[in-house]
Amino acid sequence: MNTHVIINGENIQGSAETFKVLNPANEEVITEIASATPEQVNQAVQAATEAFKQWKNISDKEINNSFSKIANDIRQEKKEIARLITLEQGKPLGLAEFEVEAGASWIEYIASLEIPVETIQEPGGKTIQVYNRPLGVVASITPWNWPFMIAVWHLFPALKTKNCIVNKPSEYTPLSTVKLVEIINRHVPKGVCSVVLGTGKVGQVLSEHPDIAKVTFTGSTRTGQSILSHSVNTLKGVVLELGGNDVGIVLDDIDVDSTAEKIFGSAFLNAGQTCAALKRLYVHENIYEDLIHKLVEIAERQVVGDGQEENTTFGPVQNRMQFNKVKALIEDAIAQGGELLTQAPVLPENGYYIAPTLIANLREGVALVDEEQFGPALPIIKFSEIDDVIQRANQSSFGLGGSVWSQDIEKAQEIANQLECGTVWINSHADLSPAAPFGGWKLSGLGYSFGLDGLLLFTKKQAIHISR
Ligand code: TXE
Repeated sequence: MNTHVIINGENIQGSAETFKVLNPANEEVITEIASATPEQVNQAVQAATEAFKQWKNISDKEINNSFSKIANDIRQEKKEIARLITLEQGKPLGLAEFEVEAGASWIEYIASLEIPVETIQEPGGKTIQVYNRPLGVVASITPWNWPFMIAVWHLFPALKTKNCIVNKPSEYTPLSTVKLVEIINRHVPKGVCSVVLGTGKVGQVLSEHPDIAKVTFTGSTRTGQSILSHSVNTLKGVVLELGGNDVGIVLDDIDVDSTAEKIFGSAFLNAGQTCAALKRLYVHENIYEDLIHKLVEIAERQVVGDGQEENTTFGPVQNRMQFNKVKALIEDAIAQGGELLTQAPVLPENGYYIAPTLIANLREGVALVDEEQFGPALPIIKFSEIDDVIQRANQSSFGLGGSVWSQDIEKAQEIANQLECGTVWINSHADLSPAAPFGGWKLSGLGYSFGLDGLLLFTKKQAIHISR
C-alpha cells in the first residue's frame, strides 16, 4: 500500500482507512492509499499557517524563480507525469502530455503577472495606496477530469499572491497531483504547499477548517453549494468552478468540414469530461444534415481504447459513477425519440468505455439536453430563428460558456452579447486562455480563475491613507 500525504514537506503515513485508485481503462487497482485523518488535515493547515509567517514576505523575484524551476522540472518529467495521468485518468498519452505542457506554460504565465499597487491622489494632498495582500492559508479541492492541470490552476495563483495552500485531489486521480506537490516542495519552503488524500469527507474537513481563509473548488454544483454553506460561520471566501451545460450555436454560413472538426474536438475533448466542453449543439436547419453527416464521420474514425496504447485517440470515461450516468442519459434520450446517429464499435470488456455518441432530433425537456452529461454524448438540436435559439440557449440553469459559429463576426458578436454565460467563444469552444477571466454565471460558479482578476481573488485589499 502506498501512502502519499505530504504535510510540511514530508511524506506521511495516512490512517487505517484506505481507498483504491483504479485504472479506468481496465478497472484494475493501481494502488491503495491511506486517507488522511482529521488530525493530519489539521497538521497540514497548522504547518501552512506557520509557513505563511515567512512566505508572505517573500519577494516576487524569489517566487518567480521558484516557479521557473518548478516549470522546468515539470517539463523534464513530462513523460512520467503524463504516464501517471493516463493511468489514473484514462486520457490518451498525447493528451496527457498536452496537459503537462499546458500546466508548465500556465505556471510561467502566472509568474509573469504583476500584483498591482494602486495610488490615489486626493485633491487635499492625501495619498492613498491600495495593496493586494495575501489571505493566509487557502484550501484547494480538485476533480478527476484534468487532475494535473486543475491543480496547477488552483495552486499557483494562490502561491504567487503569497498564500500557503493545502490541496485535496479527487480520490479517483490523486497520483499526478501528488507528483506535482512533490515537485513544488523541491522549490518552496516546508509547509507552503501540502496535499492530503481521501474522499469527500477529507475535503469537507479541510474546507471547513476555521484557519482556512479561502476555499478554491472545482467540481459539482452540489458539492460547491455544500462548501459555500459551510463557509458562513468563518466568513471564508470561496471560488467555485462548477459544472456547465455549454451551448454551441451554429449559423448556416459556416464551412461545414472545418467547423465539424472543431466542434467535435471541443465537445469530445477528454471524452467530454471538461467543464467548458460544448455540451448542447444547436444547428441551423439549412446545414443541419450536412453538419451531422460530417460529425458522424469524425466520431466513427475515433479509436476508442486504453489511453496508454499508441493508436488510441479516445479514452474511457474516468469512473463507474460517471460511466453509469452518461449511459443512462444516452438511453433516456433514445427512449424519448432521439435519433442515435453513431454506430457503437466493439469495445473492450473491462474499463469504462463509451464511444463518442451523437444523438439528433432532440429538444429541451430531455435530460441529455438540460443536464450536464460530462461525457462522450452530444445532443444535437435543429433551429431556424436566431431569437428563438438565444432564448433556448439561455434557459439553462448553468452559465459557464457558450459559442457561436459563423463567418459573419459582427452577427456572431451580437449573439454572443446576449448569451448568459461567463465566456463566449466565436468559432471555437473550450479554448481557455491563462490571461482571460474564466468563471461561471448562475449555477456554474462564483468568482473567476485566470488572468489578473482570478489572481486577485487570492488577495485582500489594504488601503493606506498617507497625510503629510
Ligand atoms: O464531483 P464532486 P463528482 C460534475 C460532473 C459530474 C458531477 C459529479 O457533472 O458528473 O460533477 O462528479 C470532493 N466537501 N463535475 O461526484 O463530488 C471530491 O472528493 C469537500 C464537473 O466526482 O464535486 C473531489 O475531490 N469536498 C467538474 C471534488 O470534491 C468534497 C469536475 C469533486 O467531486 C465534498 C468534476 C465535500 N462535501 C465533476 N464531497 C468541473 N467543473 O470540471 C466531495 N468532495
